[in-house]
Amino acid sequence: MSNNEENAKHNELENADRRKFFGKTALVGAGAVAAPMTAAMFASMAKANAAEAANSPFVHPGDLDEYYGFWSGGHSGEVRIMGIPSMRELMRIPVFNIDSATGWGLTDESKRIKGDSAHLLAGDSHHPHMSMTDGSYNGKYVFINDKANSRVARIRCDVMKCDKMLTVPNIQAVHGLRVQKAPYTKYVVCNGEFEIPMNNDGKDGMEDVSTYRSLYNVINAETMEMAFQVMVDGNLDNTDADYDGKYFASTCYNSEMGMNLGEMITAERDHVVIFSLAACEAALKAGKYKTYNGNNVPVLDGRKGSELTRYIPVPKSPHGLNTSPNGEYFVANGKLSPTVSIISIKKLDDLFANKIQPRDAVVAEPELGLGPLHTAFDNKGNAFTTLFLDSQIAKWNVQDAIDAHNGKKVNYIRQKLDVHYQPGHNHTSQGETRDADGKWLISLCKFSKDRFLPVGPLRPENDQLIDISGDEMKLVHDGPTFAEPHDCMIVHRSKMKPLKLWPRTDPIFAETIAQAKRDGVDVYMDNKVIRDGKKVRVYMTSIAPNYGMNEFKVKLGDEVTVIVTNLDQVEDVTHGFCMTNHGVQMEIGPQATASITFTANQPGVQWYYCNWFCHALHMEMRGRMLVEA
Ligand code: K7E
Ligand code: CUA
Repeated sequence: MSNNEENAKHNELENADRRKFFGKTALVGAGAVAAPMTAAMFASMAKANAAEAANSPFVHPGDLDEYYGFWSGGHSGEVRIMGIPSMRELMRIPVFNIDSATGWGLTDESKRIKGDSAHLLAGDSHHPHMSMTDGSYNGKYVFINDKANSRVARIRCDVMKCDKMLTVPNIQAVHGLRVQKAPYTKYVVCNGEFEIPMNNDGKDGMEDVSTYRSLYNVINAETMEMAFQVMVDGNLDNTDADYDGKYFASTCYNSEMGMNLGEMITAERDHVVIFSLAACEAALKAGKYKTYNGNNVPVLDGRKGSELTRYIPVPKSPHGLNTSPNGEYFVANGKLSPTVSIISIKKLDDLFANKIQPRDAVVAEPELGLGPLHTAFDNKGNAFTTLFLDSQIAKWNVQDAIDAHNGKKVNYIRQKLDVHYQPGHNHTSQGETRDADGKWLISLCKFSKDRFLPVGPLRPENDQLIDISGDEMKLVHDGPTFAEPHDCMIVHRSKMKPLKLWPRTDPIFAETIAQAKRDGVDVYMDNKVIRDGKKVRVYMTSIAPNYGMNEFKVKLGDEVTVIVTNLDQVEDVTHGFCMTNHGVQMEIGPQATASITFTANQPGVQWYYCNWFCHALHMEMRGRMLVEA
C-alpha cells in the first residue's frame, strides 16, 4: 500500500469505530423522528454522500479531520492547531504572548522556558514548520519564529506546548524560518531580516551604514542553542532547504542596504543566497569565524566571494522561497516582479565548483501575475502561487514553465482562481515534504472585507480552503481568523502521536518537582506549606472536585509560590488555580504539576478557586488563603 492508501485505510477504520459508538446513541433518539424518510430524501442523501467521497470539506459531527494544520498567530504571538478539512480551530498554543487560560507567561514553568525574554509579553509569530526525517514530517516538534523580538521557539507535539525558546543574538527580527529536511532536522535555519551595525554598540552614530549586516542563523534543533551564524551581503527575507541536506536558500529584498523605502528598491535585481552546509560546517571546524557584540556565537563570513555561499541575481525584492517536493527546485517569488525564479538544485554543485555562472542555475522565470508571494506544490508537478495584488492563486505546471523558457510553445498556466482577498502564504497538504499529496490548498488571505458579518472597523482575515484534487482548483470554505496567520503547515494525522495524560517525569515541570524534593515534599502525596525566609511554597494536590488543601496562612509581603499537582488520571480533566484579585491563573493538566509565584500584598482572606471546568461541583472547588498583617 502507498502511504496515502495506508492513511485512507487508517482513517476509515478509525471513523468506522467511532461511528459504531455514535450509532448507538443515535438509535436512542430515533423514536423521536416525526416524519418517516421518503425515498427522495434517501436518494438525495446518497447523491450527497457520493459527491462528498471525492474530496469533501465536510466532517460530520463526531468524525475526525484527516489533517492537523499548524497556523501561526501572527502578532497575537501564538500558534493555533486547525483541523483540515473542516477548518475547525482545535487548540491555541500560546508561545510569545501571555495567556490567562493556561497561565503561559505567568507560571514559573513557562517563565523558565522563556528564559531571558520572560519579561517580554508580546511577539509576532510567522512561520511554523515541523521537524522532519528523510524529508517527511516526524511529528516531533514545530518551530516558530518571533519577528518582533528576534526569537525562535519550539513546540513539543506530544503535549502541544512550547518547551524551548531562544533569543537569537547579533540580529534584529527573525523572519523566514525552515528546518533541515534530510537526513533529519539537525538544524533549524532562520533569517535575520533587519540589517544592523556589527557591533551594535551605538558608538558609530547613524550616518555610516557601511558596517550594517544581516545574518543567516543556524540553530541546533535538539538543544535549541545557536550552532553558528553566516554574515551575508544584503538583508534576508524567506528561506527553505533542499531534500539532500546540502543547501539552504534565502531571498534578499534589500541588496542595496537602503535605510528607507526609496533606497531599498533602486536596484533592478536583488538575489537569492545559497548556503552550502558542508562548507559552513568545515569553516566552523577550522575556526574561520569571528564573534561580535560580546557573545561567543561563531559568525562565519558568507559575503560575496566567500566559499560558503553563492549569490544568484533575481528580479528585485523577491519574497517567498519554496522547495519543490521532488527536491529539484527552489522557487523564489517575485513580489514586485510578476515572475517567479526557478533555481535548479541539481546545478548548485556546479555553481559551487565555479563551473557555471550564478544565472545559469535559473532554469525558468515564468510570468504568473501581479505580486507573487509564496508557492506551494501538489504531487503532480503543479505549483500554486499567491498573487497578492491580483487577489488570485495561479496554478501552473513547473515542467511546462521550464519548457516554455527553452522556447517550446506551451501554456504553463493551468488556472487562476479568485481568492478573497490579498493572499500572503499558501500551503498544500504535506506540500513542503516528500509526501505532498495534492489534496488541499490553504490560501491565507490578509483581508476579508465583505466576506463575513461586519464586526467593527477591525475585520478578521480570511483563510480559504481549496480543493486541488481535480484538474481545477475549487474554493470550498471561508474561515475567518484573528491577527494574523502569516503561514501554516498541514500534516497528516497518522504522523502525530499526542499524549492524553502528562508523564510525571516531564521535563517541562522537572525543576518544580526537584524543588519539591529539596523541600522534602512528594507532590503526589503531600499537602504542605514550606517557609523559606520571606518565601513560602504551598504544595497541594487536586482531584475533582477538591484541592488537597482548603486553607493556608502566609504573612503580608511574603513571596508565595503555589504548586498544584493534578492527580486525576482521567483524560480531559484539567484543573485550574486562580487566586482572586492577584492576576494569578493557570492550567494543571491531568498528572501534571504547575506552579505560580506572586506577592501576598493584600491582608485578609483571599479565596482561590479552580477556573477550568472539571466536575459538577467545580464551583465548590475552592479554598482560602489568610494573609496575616
Ligand atoms: Cu507574511 Cu512569510 Cu512573514 Cu510572506 S511572510 S506574506
Ligand atoms: Cu477543578 Cu474545576
